[in-house]
Amino acid sequence: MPGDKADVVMFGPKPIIEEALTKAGLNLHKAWAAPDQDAFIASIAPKVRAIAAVAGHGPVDGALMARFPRLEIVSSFGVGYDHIDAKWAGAHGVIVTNTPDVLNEEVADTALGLLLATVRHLPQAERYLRAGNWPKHGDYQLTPSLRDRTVGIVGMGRIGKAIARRLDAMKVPVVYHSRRPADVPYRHYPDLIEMARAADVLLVITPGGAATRNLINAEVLGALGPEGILINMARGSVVDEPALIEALQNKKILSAGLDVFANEPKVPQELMEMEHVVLLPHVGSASHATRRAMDELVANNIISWFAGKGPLTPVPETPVRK
Ligand code: 8YV
Repeated sequence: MPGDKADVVMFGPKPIIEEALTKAGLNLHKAWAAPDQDAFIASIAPKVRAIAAVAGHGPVDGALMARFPRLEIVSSFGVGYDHIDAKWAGAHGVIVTNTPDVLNEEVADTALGLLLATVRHLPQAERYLRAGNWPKHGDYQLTPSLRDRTVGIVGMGRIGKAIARRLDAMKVPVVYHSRRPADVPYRHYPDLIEMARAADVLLVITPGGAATRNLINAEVLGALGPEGILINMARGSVVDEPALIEALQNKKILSAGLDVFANEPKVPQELMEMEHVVLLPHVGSASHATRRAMDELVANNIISWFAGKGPLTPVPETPVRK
């Protein structure tokens, strides 16, 4: 209802979002700050009309959303919203929004950084220098090259396209796999195994969730082959992690660069012990500027909704009620 001072709940701290919502005159409830979170939620549930959600503060599933009978909108931080049951929301007339576009270039930059770091051993070479090995043992070993590689992008959405543009500029051939062909000049492979055979790098940037769980499995890794490199910028759930560890241990693929893991922030010990893989703590979008833009979009979706102007960036599963 426009003009109404609506009640919004958050389950974890996010100062920029908190400030923007409060400044807009909304009633913000900080569930994480309550000594008994469950009792607190029960006490505010009848009036809550919005959730500002961040992955890592727990999943927003049907059971949680059902606790708020007047819930109208869940505004989620991040372009990926696999921690939200958007289907449940859609079926119950609750809008879900995410934060697309504002992070495309940042995540694409990080993807290229991770790709180069992995192919050219940049972290290992730096460790070599810092350990004082250069004067003692001479030059760092020669490395594989991006020059002789075709990159197969898994998922040609907004970020996939930003990554492909960068590879184009670097004169690296691109092919891609997605359910439907996209409006791009690269070769589309409807069959992932076939693309894995043709490509030298698989760069994964497809949404997480049930539809893509373990999409990159032992068979795909086998098809990628012993010179192949896997880069995962998507979600840990998209890769069968035990199969990846097995493939790396048995040299079925050459290496991997991973920004995401199945059970974050836990990283399997087997991966930690591998000198030749590059591991990042989910930093794809994690710059001050991009995270601020994402925070602001989370708040602005809620502000716009309660100003009667509709959500700014609703996800396709949920109804748009303007
Ligand atoms: C965030 C992301 O780091 O947007 C996404 O989907 O994975 C990242 O930008 C993530 O949402 C952190 O919670």
